[in-house]
Amino acid sequence: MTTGVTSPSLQAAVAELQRGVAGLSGRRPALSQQIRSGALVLATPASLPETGPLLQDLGATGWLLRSTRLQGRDVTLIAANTDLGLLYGSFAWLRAAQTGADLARLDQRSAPKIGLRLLNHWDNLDRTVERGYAGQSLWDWWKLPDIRDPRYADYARANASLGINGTVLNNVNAKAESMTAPFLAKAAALAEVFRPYGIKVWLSARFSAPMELGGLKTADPLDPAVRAWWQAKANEIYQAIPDFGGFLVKANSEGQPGPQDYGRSHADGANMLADALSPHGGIVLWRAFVYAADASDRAKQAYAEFQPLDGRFAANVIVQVKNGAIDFQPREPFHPLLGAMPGTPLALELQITKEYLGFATHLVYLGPLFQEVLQADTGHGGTVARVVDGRLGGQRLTAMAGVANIGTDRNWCGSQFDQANWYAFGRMAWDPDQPARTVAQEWVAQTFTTRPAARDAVAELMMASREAVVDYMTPLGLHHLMGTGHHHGPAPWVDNLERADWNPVYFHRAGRDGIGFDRSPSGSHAVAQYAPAVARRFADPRTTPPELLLWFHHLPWDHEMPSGRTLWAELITRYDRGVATVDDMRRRWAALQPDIDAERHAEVAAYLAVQAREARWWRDACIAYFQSASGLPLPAGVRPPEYDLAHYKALRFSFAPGRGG
Ligand code: GCW
Repeated sequence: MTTGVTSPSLQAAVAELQRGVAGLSGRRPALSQQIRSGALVLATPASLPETGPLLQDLGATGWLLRSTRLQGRDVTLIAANTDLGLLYGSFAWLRAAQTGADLARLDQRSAPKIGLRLLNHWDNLDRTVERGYAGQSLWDWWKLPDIRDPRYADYARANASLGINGTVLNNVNAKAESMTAPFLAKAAALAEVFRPYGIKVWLSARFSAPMELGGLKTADPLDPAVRAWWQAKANEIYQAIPDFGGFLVKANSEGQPGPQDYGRSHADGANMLADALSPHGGIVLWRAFVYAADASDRAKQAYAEFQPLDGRFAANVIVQVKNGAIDFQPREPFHPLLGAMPGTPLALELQITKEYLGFATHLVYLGPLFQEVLQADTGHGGTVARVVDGRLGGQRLTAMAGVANIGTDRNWCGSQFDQANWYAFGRMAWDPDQPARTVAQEWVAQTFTTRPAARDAVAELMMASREAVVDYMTPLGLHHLMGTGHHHGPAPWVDNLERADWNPVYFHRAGRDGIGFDRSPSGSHAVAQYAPAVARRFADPRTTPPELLLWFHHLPWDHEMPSGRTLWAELITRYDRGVATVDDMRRRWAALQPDIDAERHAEVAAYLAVQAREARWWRDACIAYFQSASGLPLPAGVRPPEYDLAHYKALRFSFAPGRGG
């Protein structure tokens, strides 16, 4: 192996190659030979000037892998403009090796399409994780900064292998304490571990921190003392963490403090923090997840508050928008803000942890969900991917965020297959146009098997899993039917929560007359928030895709579906299809036994058994409830729910995970 001067990132690259090759060589002895004969060359234009012209379009961190001849020898060139690019290139080479590429004929190049590829941890300082299903928070705040768990470095390695380059350490429901000197020292220790891997540390900022920590009477963003407090705090943070990424802020949402408490706008709040960070090159990620208690249609709120502020944010502010307008449901139409704020950088926020998709116990591969939103045509001249990569609005600042599913579980994510969702997020943040299927195949080849038939069988099982969960939980555009608070299991009957828009009945509106939320011009008219062509399509039930029908329309039970069935019959068919798909996933997994190691095969099989049972529970409870609403008999041949509605309503789930502190 040839290397030049050693920076920490270059050392990390070499260490990864050595470790990776040692691990792989049992399976592919030729690899270690290739390394030992010095045939792998890591080069930047500084160490090997002839690489310069090859790298012109790859930016700072893109990479190139090429089988070529150098100084009379056959070599594999890993080249990039920087050492961090070489680290990414080294991981790309390992990926090629692990997925069975012909290493003597490599010719690959890639550069990230999105600048900031961030994990958002909803981790609390007491190590509980809001919506976390993988054990405790990885961050052992109590023992930091002195004790650095080796998993911090492994976390950084895993992230760097995907190109993830930033991590927000603490929950968006933030505690001011995370910005006190002792906690900044702890965050600085993590930043030091992550730095060689190109990962910057960010923090969620509590808007009222100047009051809680600084003893001020107000957190009004236009108050000079408040502004001075944040400036001093930013200076202190950059003293401790010179390459600090910036702040993520949840303001005026679900009880969090914010600028509206003082009659100021989101732009006033974000710009104040942006001014404090800008001398240091820091960035504000300001979340658009807001909804007021009195909203007639919760789906409309974010657009109503943010779209009029387009162009009013400081240059170092990014508005971070969830993929859909409600909340990380198994299926939502893309958020109407995406594409509607051309004068503002918009980050896409995806949820990797499966708050509304069966927690860690259900096998749901999220690649198809991510792809569906990224490839949605906004009607504003391009897809969501083109909004997020900045090409549509000509933005320089671009970002994609994933709410992490990582914890202290030995498998990191709560289940074997949930690792695939971390993987898919990282790969699709690097290149939002990567097909979910390719990403799944890649992951399977590196995780379970490279035998093509088995690899593809596992990938196809994964690909089917997302539609399955939609079918057995919330088919045809239904949403937010989950249990109160913990969001586990079906509870479409709940109608007594303090806020109307926390109740499932608010979202499905099922009654004798029909089912669905009317967001067409005859209802809340939320469709008007989309670009005209998209709005027209969603306004009419005949042109709304069946998958989103009840998101946009309230329709009679006998409404005729494209299948020729009535809406009532179609709803049941979808619930049945979801259950059948999970049964099929179990059969397919069972058939893969010869290809998968016994321990993981058995573990996944046990999880799938839970999923099959819970899919039936979802189907039965929802059909029992919707039948009580419709008053209709079950169509001929339909299996009746196992229990009556009262049984499902009486179920309770004490200590369900993920509630946080
Ligand atoms: O999805 C909802 C969750 C909350 C979360 C909130 C948010 C961090 O139920 O637990 O709070 O969204 O995204 O801010």
